[in-house]
Amino acid sequence: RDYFKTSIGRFIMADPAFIPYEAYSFSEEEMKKRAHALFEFMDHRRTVRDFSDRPIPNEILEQIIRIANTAPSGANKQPWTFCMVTDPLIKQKIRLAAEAEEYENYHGRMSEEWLEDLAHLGTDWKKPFLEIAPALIVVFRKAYDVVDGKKKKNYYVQESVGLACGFLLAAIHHVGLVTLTHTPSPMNFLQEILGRPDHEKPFLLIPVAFPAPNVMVPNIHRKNLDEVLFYY
Ligand code: IYR
Repeated sequence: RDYFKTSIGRFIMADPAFIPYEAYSFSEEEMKKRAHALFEFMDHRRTVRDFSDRPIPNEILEQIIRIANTAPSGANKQPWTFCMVTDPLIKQKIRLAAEAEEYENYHGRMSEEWLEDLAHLGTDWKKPFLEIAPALIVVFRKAYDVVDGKKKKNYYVQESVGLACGFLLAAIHHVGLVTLTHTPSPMNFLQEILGRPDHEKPFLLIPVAFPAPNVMVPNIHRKNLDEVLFYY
């Protein structure tokens, strides 16, 4: 069962369906220390909107994508594509197209309630960070794959790509870079500018950068545990 015969009659070992997995194992003391340390680390993460143009070594950019690519996904289909944009001309095109859409959003397409909800963040239609950040990661979701010209379905695509983006944000934070989860809307222009195939739809635009010197962030707070955690 673990071997199969090739077309030239040779027997080779098949990939086994299941392999042993050894989870990390820590003492309870160590588990507590790790839980507290990771909380402190993750709680320090902030969305940052002012970037330095300092270049980022390619090895780091590639490695954070490797980390995102470890996310779980429906039926392990890994229904994502990451486009790493560092070309200044393409960044400029993306900025201009995003600003054109955002101008409309901030001048009529977003409701009064929405604009009020955003007021404390200080955002507007101008997106200079799309050119200043040395890299823009454009994440695409794939509703289906195309294998030998045939459509192959993917499952829980939003959840899967959302998880991959969560991993990506954690990885960016882990290496001391900053980002914001930018959602220009509508964002089909990204598919056009980057020439992605029809079955790839833009999901999030994630600029990656070092923070600008003396960067400021909104004075906002996370919900308390008793607002988000319920025991049964
Ligand atoms: N996409 C717009 C508006 C925007 C929407 C939400 I919800 C935010 O949390 C922040 C901004 C923009 O990027 O400015």
